[in-house]
Amino acid sequence: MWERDAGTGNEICSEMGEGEHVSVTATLLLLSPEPLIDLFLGPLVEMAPLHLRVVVQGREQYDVPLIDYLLSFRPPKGFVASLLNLKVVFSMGAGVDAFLADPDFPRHVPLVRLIDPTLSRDMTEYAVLQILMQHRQQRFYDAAQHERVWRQSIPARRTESTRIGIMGLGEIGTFMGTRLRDLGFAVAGWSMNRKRVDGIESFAGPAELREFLARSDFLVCVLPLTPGTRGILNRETFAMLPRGAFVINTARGEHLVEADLIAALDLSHLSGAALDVFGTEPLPATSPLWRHPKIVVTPHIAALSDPRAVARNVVDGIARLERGEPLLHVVNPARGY
Ligand code: OXD
Repeated sequence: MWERDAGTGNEICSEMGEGEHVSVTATLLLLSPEPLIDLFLGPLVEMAPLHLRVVVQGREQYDVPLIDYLLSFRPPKGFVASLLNLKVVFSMGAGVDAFLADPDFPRHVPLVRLIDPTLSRDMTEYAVLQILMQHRQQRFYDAAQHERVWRQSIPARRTESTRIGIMGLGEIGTFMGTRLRDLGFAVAGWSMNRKRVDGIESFAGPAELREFLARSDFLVCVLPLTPGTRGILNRETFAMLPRGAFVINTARGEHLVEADLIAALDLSHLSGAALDVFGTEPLPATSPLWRHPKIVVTPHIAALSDPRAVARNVVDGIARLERGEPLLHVVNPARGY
C-alpha cells in the first residue's frame, strides 16, 4: 500500500514494519501492448529497487508530473512529450525508429536502446538458419522427400566461395558476421564508418555500397531505420547484387520496397528472400508476400526482446543515473541509432 508523505510529497510503502518505510523517489511508467504487459512487468517488479514505483499505462492512475522514466517500444505520437518531467526513455527493443519518427519526441531526454547478447544471438541464428537452408538446398531435399525420390545434387557453391554481405556492422551485425565467418563463409559488412573486425571485409558509406553489393551472394539487412536507410532494399540496389543472390531482412519492413523485391524475384535476378519484418505488421492476409514461392515469411520473431534483459537494462540504467554515472547505449537522435 503506497501513501503520500505529507511533508516530502514522496510516496511511502506502508506494508513495511514500523520504522522501515522506504520512500518512493522515482516512478517508471510501462507502456506496452496489453498482451505483453505481464511478460515485461514481472521481471521489472522483481528487479526494481524499493524506491522505484512501476506503474502500467492503462491499468493504473498516475500523476503525469511524477513520471521519471518510461519503458516502451512504439508509443503513440506525442505521448512521450506529454510526460513533462521525464528523465530517461528506455526502449524495449534494439530499434528506436518508432520513438524518433515522432516529431514531438523530446530530443533532450536520453533515449536508451536495448543492447543484449540474446538479441544478437537470436538474430544470428535466424540468419544462419535462412542462409544454410538455401546454401544446403534444404527445400530441394524437402521436396524430394515429399515425393519419396532419392535425388542428390552438387552444391552450387562451396562455403568458402559463398559471399555474405551484412548491411549494418553494429552490435548485432558484427556478432552475426563473426559467427558466419567462423562457419567458413566469406563475410563482408557495410556501415557508415569503416569497421575493423578480424576476418570481415569492411565497406563504408554510399561510395562503397555498389562494390559491397556486387560481392554479396547473400545480403542480410540489420540496419537501423533512418531517413538514409529507408527503402535501401530497392530496384537499384537489387540490380547491383550478383544474379541469384538471396536477401534476408530482419531489420525493419520500411528498409524494403516490396514491389521491387517481387519484381527482382519474378525476373529471377534474385533467387529468394527471407523476410521477418514488414511495412505493415501484422502482415495483411492480402499481401502477395505470403504466397510468393521464393519468399519465406516469418512474423517478426527473428529476435524477441528477453523481458529479463529489458528489466535489467532499465534497473541498471536508473542505478547508474542515481549514482551520477553516464548512461550506456544512449541513442544519438541526429544519427538515429
Ligand atoms: C527490436 C525489434 O528493435 O524487436 O528489438 O524489432
